[in-house]
Amino acid sequence: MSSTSEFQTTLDNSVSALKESILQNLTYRLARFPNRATKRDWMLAVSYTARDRILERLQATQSTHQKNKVRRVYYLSLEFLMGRMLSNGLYNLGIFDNLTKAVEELGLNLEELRNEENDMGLGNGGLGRLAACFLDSLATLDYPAIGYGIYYEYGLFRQEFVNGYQIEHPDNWLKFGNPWEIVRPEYIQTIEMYGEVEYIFDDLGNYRPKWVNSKKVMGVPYDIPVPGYDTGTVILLRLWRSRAFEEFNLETFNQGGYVEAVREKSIGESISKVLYPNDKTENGKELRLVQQYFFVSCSLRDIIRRFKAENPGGWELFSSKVAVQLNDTHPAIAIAELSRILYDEENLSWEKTWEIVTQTFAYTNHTLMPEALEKWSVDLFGRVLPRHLQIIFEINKHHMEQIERHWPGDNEKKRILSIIEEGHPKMVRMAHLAVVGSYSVNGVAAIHTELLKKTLFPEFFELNPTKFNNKTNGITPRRWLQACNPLLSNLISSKIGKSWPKNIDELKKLEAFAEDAEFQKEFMRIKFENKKRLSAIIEKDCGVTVDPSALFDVQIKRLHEYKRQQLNLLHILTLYRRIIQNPNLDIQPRVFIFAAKAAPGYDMAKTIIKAINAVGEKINNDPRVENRIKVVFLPNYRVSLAQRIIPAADLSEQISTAGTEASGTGNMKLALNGALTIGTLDGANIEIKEEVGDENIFIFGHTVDEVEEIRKKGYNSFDYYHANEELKAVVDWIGSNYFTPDEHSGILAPLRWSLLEGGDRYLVLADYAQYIECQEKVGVAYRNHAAWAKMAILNTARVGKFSSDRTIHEYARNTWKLSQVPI
Ligand code: 26W
Repeated sequence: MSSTSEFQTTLDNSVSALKESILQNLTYRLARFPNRATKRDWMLAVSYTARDRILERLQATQSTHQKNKVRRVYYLSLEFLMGRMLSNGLYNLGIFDNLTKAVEELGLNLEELRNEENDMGLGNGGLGRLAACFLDSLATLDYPAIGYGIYYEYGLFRQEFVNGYQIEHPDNWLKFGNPWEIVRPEYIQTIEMYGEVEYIFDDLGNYRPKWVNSKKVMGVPYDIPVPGYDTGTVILLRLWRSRAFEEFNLETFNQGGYVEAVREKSIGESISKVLYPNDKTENGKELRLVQQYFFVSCSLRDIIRRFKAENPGGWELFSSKVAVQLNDTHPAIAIAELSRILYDEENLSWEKTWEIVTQTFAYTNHTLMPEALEKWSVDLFGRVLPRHLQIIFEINKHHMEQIERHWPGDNEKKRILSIIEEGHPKMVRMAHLAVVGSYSVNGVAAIHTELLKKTLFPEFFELNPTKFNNKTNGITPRRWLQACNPLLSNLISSKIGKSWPKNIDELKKLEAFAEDAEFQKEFMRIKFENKKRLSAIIEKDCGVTVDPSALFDVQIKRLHEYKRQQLNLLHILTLYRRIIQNPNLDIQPRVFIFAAKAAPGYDMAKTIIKAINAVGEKINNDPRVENRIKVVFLPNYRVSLAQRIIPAADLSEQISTAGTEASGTGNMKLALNGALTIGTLDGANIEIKEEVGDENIFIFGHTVDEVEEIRKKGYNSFDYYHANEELKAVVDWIGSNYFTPDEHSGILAPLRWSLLEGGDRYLVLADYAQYIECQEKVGVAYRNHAAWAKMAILNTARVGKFSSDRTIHEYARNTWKLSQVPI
């Protein structure tokens, strides 16, 4: 605790002082008496106790940053999947142990209190959780940073299963208040949308565009402080909540339209109501574009306000003080908005405007899938943001001139590279806007960046090769090992010391113990303890009893055809069929564990959930199986549930079709906790394999090049179906009514159809045989306890590369040019 001990705090962190703080907060902040307080009240009091200590450091951080007029990075993201805040905060402050004791002395149990906290689920999946891990690393490494996003009143829906079907419920996470937020009405921003553009002459006789008749909306900032680990730095996540600009529209009000006036107010407030639950596409949804613009405009105004307060000299310094990272294209409208502010409001020349803009933004791409690339029809765009559309045409005009210089007379190149897609209807391509307006474009794993350069943006790459770079994703070891797996963390610390959470390469020292029989036993005993704990959750949430000594085979991630949960299901069916046909089959017992949310409008994903649940129901209740396999689907996957599942996993399923998963980050979390990966050569799996070594990972399936080759030749999944008796049997089985006898016939038939007549877009059948064979190797390997333990230990020891600290250092040094500022 070197840096924190130098930092002057007034609040005492002794057990007795913490106890006193908890009681004070309970009494005076929550107005509860100890003898009548519920567990939730105590959780809130404990949270405020931690928050008080965080706020002291926040103030020190902010005054240091202001005094030094530091350069900052602003991380713009429509999603931040923070999960629970309490235990991470306690670890990062270094008061976890004392607070545990303080709570005990009050006759309570910290673990129980922690479970009272709702997840802050303001994101869909990987992209949102990455943003949260990045904030943890930025704070821990003392980089000046602010995250900007939306204060959704409803986060990602709560999932329930009824008869095996996914049912969505609203996630009312704020119902009992949020102890971590600080509302800042003094920094409210007013922004504009809709209206028209008029051309008028200014005082100098210049013809100037003017945006008129726009609708005004207010953004109220809610700050979530994010404390770094073992440092005085606390950074902010600033989330915008929309509010009507005026209490009442007076004109309507005076005309007797009281009710209409109040209704208009609620339209303004609806902008930040709910997170869109899709992680593929929201193209064409007007409110989604409005959300994007709302938070981008509020954030840029806030950034400019801070810049002007610290640097009264003018715009010259702007791009030396401000770096803005765009988390995918969701905030890419910022490029047009900053251009508009500089050109229309600040009256800079177009050349100066564009110079500043292109020295400010950097863009991270998170997906190659064509349907996930954002496009807005020119019509819709022009209605919501008329002036921005003009500015985008202006940007495009200069962009086209550059292309003409590079490829004179080549109209095909112009068509391909244009920000505007000429078609019916015409579309604005946000990815092209992001590439053109940024000084850096990065992918999130080595192979993904290569594919960005070769297949998604080849002409942009040719035009501007130095713009493109890779930043392999990472995860914070504080949450994803220290906080989620305390038993393993303590074992590790007892062997290699306590500095690994901040110096992750220290984990390499565990390699020395990989063959140590005593250490192997201890490592696997902890895995077993974690599996027992997960078994209790499975019993409670699924009503299924599982044996913790079975192999826990885990696939946890959003439900998507490209992630191929259905391939996993085909393996399960294959084993089931083999057991039925050979009652004495001797295989390693396994528990197949799934957790995943499907986008509410994604029918095939929902069918796959139903199929897994239906197959599980049959298998779990079939006496012939004799517990050799069990299948459970844990409902309501979220960050806090991931923190329970990951420490208990033996096998990590990372089985996407090669070339489809940009990186994956669950793969990193599972490997760090000693699960072995079964995976394709896709995303970060490739780099995990390089780190852990070929003998400590199970790789199967067609490579990116082979996938391309197969598709070029004309893939026909029927060829694989007819050539493999077992594959044919399980595909037909799942398409029959066997697993859903009590329902309308044919409800699972669309799944079979998608794999055959539907074309099998993700080559499930092409990879089936290799997958089954690889799984057989896994089963055999697991039976050699010592050899398995050695592989598991080496995974934990060798995945230090995937700490988000490494990723953030790379962004800070190479993209943002940021300096660390110790507090
Ligand atoms: C417009 C709707 C929408 C919403 C979210 C489209 C696309 C997204 C994200 C790009 C989905 C996402 O979370 N992508 C994941 O990002 C992770 C962090 O980089 C990667 O590890 C995953 O491979 C990638 O799928």
